[in-house]
Amino acid sequence: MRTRKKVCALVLALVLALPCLCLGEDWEEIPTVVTIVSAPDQTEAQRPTCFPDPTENYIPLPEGENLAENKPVLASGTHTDVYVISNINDGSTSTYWESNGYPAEVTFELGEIYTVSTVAVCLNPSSIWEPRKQEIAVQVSVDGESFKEIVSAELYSFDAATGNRVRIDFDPTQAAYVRVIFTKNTAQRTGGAQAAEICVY
Ligand SMILES: [Ca+2]
Repeated sequence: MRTRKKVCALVLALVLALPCLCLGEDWEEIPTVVTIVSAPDQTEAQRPTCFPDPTENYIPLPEGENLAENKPVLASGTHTDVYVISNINDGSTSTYWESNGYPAEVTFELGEIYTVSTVAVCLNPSSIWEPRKQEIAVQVSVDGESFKEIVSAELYSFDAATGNRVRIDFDPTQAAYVRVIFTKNTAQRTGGAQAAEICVY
């Protein structure tokens, strides 16, 4: 037992002495060289060209101003949880509106009379939003009181592969108000309509 203690003490002494031996006169300190490289200006995420563009199969939206973005918007009923109606035209597909039941009418006040010909309904393009169909109709008005139906209710397919968006085109018509009416959503885990953005062109 006493011999084992002596061996342990010897090993401990050698371990403690090792740094001192290494830092003897023969130890040569290597100078640290720091090279500062300036990064290029980058204001948004950039994709290396060797990777495919994930948006290349997205349903294209029309050129020009989205007339619904940040305009006054009114929903016919209540929303689910925290998914308030103001999420529907805040310019971001990361936020969304979800109605509490059907029918769910969303009316945009464009501010003046425009000639419109497209309504796009977008969900978040992430594939965690599984494919679903929503039944949608479109009405327009020039005075906010008398509305006419320009697209009758129809089921539209949403698929992340094409951007989780649908584009509803119709003959050019005058409108100061655009109303989008949802009557069905085949998605699981919801009892209402869903839209991350509704755009009007
Ligand atoms: Ca949004």
